[in-house]
Amino acid sequence: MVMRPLGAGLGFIGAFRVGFHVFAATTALLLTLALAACGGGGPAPTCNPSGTQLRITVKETTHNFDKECLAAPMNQAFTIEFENHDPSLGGNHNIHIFDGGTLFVGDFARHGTSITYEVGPLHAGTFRFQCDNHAAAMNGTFIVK
Ligand SMILES: [Cu+2]
Repeated sequence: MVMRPLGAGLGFIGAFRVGFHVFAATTALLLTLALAACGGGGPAPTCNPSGTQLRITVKETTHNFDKECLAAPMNQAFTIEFENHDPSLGGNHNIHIFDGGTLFVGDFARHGTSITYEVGPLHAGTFRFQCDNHAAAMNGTFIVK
């Protein structure tokens, strides 16, 4: 009896097909993760807390946040690393979290600077965040749970 390693009978074409399916599945998974991460288009992504070090950025050419949703764990202090890459003179932005009343309001980060906000523990809920200078364009959902 001759022992052969698994898959040795596939031949070149078979091995190629297996490889392609793995590649396709990996690509589909990465695409799904990318869509979930950026939140652009498609159905609204679920936005769950992933630790107490949050991060949000204003890109170089926009008055827009790179995220439409932030999430933090309830009853735990957390930080928000805020990078403001906006080079324009009017590009001073901040983060204000509120539920009708203010839960947290951050200092403005001047254009081209970054700031780390330290936010105290928040109660569970679905809130709103915005930049107070550009509230109509720069806003999103802030989930605490
Ligand atoms: Cu702004």
